[in-house]
Amino acid sequence: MNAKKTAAEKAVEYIKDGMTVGLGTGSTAYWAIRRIGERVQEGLNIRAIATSRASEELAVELGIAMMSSSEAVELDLTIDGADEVDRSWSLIKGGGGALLREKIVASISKQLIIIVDESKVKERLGGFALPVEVIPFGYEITMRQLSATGCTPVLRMLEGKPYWTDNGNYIVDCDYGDILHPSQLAIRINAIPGVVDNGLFVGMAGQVIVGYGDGTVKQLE
Ligand code: ABF
Repeated sequence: MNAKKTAAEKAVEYIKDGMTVGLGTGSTAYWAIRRIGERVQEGLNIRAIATSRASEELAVELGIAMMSSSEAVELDLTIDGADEVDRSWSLIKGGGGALLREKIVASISKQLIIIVDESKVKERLGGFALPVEVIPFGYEITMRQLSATGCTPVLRMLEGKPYWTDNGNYIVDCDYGDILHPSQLAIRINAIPGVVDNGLFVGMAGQVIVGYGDGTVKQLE
């Protein structure tokens, strides 16, 4: 059984007619968008905003009615994945490079449902290097400042060149080891000139749905 698909389809059950919905990014969110597309074909009436160009293209292809960011004042529900989730539902996101739009969309959502397979659930965050979105100008300076917060920063590359986000920025993956105080770290990182935002989502998840290989699905308590 596909654990990511199981978690995603469970989350889509929470979508009701007339809702405004945020569409996440990544391989788990992919299954949620697919299921939403099926329900739209069956008559579900929603309007959506995506957290990446890739998710937007998929949603349009599936016939999901999209709204622009200027129309999106408040969302009823956002469904999105994560790279890691701990027991207090703090998240590391951004492995897919979409953390900035994901955080903007999450910030206007009445309910953020996180969908993961069991491999993402950790006692502590930090096994996955924390993605940080930085502007290209002076990125070397910004990386030194990030290093001073206690991590090993690595510029994300793609085909031999710096990876570009949908927003024209770079991603620096910061290996902190165990992250004991995610809320404080997030504030420290975002105070660095050149940093746009980071992949720590603290106090934002309203629900975490975990899919398992045997086809079962559970709410993370
Ligand atoms: C997205 O979900 C990203 O923030 C994160 O990288 C991704 C998790 O990856 P996947 O769902 O593909 O395992 O929201």
